[in-house]
Formats: sequence, structure tokens, C-alpha cells
Amino acid sequence: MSEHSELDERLRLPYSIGTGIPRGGDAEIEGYLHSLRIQGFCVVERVIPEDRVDAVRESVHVGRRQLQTVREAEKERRQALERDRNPEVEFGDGPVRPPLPPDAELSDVACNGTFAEYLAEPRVVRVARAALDPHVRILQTEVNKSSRPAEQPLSEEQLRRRAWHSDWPHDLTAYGPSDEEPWKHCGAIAQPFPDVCMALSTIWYLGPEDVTPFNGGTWIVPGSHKDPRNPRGPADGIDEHAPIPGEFQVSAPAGSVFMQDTRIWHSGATNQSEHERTAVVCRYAPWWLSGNEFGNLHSGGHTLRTSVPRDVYDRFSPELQLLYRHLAEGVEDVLQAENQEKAQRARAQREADRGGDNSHLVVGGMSREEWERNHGRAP
Ligand SMILES: O=C(O)CCC(=O)C(=O)O
Ligand SMILES: [Fe+2]
Repeated sequence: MSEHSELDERLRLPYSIGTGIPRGGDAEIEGYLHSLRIQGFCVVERVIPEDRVDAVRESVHVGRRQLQTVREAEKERRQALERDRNPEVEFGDGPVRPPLPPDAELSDVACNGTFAEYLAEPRVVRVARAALDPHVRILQTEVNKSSRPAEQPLSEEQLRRRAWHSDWPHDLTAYGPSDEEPWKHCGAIAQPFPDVCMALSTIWYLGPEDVTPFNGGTWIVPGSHKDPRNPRGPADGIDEHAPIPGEFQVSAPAGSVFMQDTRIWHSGATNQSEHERTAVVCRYAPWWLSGNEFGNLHSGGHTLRTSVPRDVYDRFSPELQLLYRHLAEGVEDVLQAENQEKAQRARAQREADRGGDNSHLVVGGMSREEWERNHGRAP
């Protein structure tokens, strides 16, 4: 790490924001869910084991280089398709309309097989399913979410600068829509947001160092997922570039996954070390969230509606296939087994004889926590 005499030494030390969460079994998952509900985020530690992190990071760097070549060819194809639609079109610096299938662009996951299998790690998937729905899928895979070393030395002003936002579908700027190019609007939930966790953004920290406030630990405001205001809310009077009381930075061992409710206010952070903080970002969402129709463009210019070639998909484990089935060439996404079993149980119950008496029922008399306890889900 570089030497900065004026820096607070403690910022270089990793601590875990997962402290206090039990390890193993249902209690661990409940711990993450509790943290997600109350704080709006959790960290699942060492999803990628310590002795695999270097190899996985290296494979992501190789995958990125492959994707770069693919993206250049895709850009030409995009422009050709757009020229077919409108021969007069002139291309500026902005993004060009993303093509729909069968011309949809390649998902980042297609060039990152070594990393990809961890996306189906049981703890991560259990948390996503419990927080969202038994049928979850990955709407977006971005392998290029590194925090690169900043030019040194950093001024006070640079260290104080934030870029507060919530993530799609709770990003109110929703990527620069205009009357001329309405397709640039990829959807933003209207304020005040319903009190529902609609998607989880996950940041996969791939080292080489443990993530600390010193080297790009994500900024976060705990509990902000419940606040009706938003840093990008046009009438909320919040400066999206200034520090917010209560903010703090994620700290976690390399190979850990930061999972956040997309409503939480967060910001990328300055990296004061000499190493790139390699990271991948993936968005997990329930089947009912429409990523394909409206989430058609990301801020970086990559589409959500990407495609996974059939030969790549066939090499995925069955668990990973479930997360990418909706993007796989020639594969139909149908509700997953657990959703189907629940529907069957509901049908069987409908036909059961309940005795014709509902006099015990006090409507409004059961809390969500009580319902969860009755269904074997400890809060
Ligand atoms: O890189 C980070 O720490 C934050 C990334 C982020 O906010 C995003 O990808 O939406
Ligand atoms: Fe974000």
C-alpha cells in the first residue's frame, strides 16, 4: 500500500461488517436476512474460498479482455442495425439502441465461466430466494466494476466526494431518457417507493486485497432503504456528492459478496491503495421484475437484455442454469419447482374440507413475524 502520513491508519485495516452473524445452517441465512431487512444490506464472507480468489480474479481479467473484442464487433453491428432503421442516423458519443434478440449482445457471464459458478453459491442463492422469491434470476452481470487506484495524493475535496444513488429499478435518473430517444428510459419506480425489496445488487470483491475503507470499500447509509427520500429525488434536497451523516464503508475479506437492497443509498469510493479493487456486479431479481422489457440499457451502455449462447449455458451447473435460463438461447424460462409445488399445495388446500367455519378469524390480527414463525421461518 502507498504511504500517506496524514491518513488515519485504521482505514487500512479490514474489519467485517458480518460480525455477530452466526456461522452455518439456517441461523446464518436468517442473520443475513435480518441484516438486509433492518440495515438494507449484508455481507456473505468468502463465497470464493481464500485459496481460489487469485485464480478467479485472473480469470475475470482474461474474460474482460475477451469481452472487449466482442464489444467492438457488437458496436459495429448495433450501428449497422440502426442504419437499417434510419439511413440518416449520425452517431455521437452516446449509446446506440441495444438490439433485441436474436441480435441481443453477449452476457458478460459468457466469457467468465470460472467465476460464474460462484453466482449459484448456496448461501447467496438462499438469501436471494428468501428475500425476493423462490424463482430468482440474474438480470445483469457486469464484470467491469473495479475501483482503480486514484491519482495520488488525494485532496480533502476528492476524499469527501460521493456519488450517492440507489440501483435500478430504484435509480431515479434511469439513464437519460429523452423525447427523441425514449428507449433510453429503462424504468424507475416512482417515489415514494413501495416498502418492498424488489432486487438485490451484489458486489463481488475479488481482491487482491481485502476490501477496506482505504481501497474502495463501497459507501453505504444503513437504513436508508426505508427512507422515502432519495439522493437523486428531484425534490428531496439532498446533495448526491456530499457526505451524509451515518454513512460508512463496507469492509470484507477478498472473495466476499456484498448484497444490498436496490433502494439503499450507496456510492463507489476512492481507492487510495496501489491495487485495482477488482469487482463484479450482478443483480438478482424475482421473476416478476421486468428487466427484459424496460431494463434495456445500463448506465455503462451495456444492455440488460443480453444473451447466453446455448453451448455456454449447457456447460453451467443446473443451479447456475436456473439463474440464466431467461437469457439462454432457445430455452424457455418456466417457474421453478418450488413455486410450482406451492401452487399445487394451494390447489389441494382449496379443495380440502375446512368445516365451513371462519368465526376464529380476526382480520388484521396476525403480524408478518407471527406468520413466518407459524411457517417455520424464524424472524
Ligand atoms: O463499485 C462499487 O463499490 C459500487 C458500484 C455500484 O454502485 C453499482 O455498480 O451500481
Ligand atoms: Fe450502485
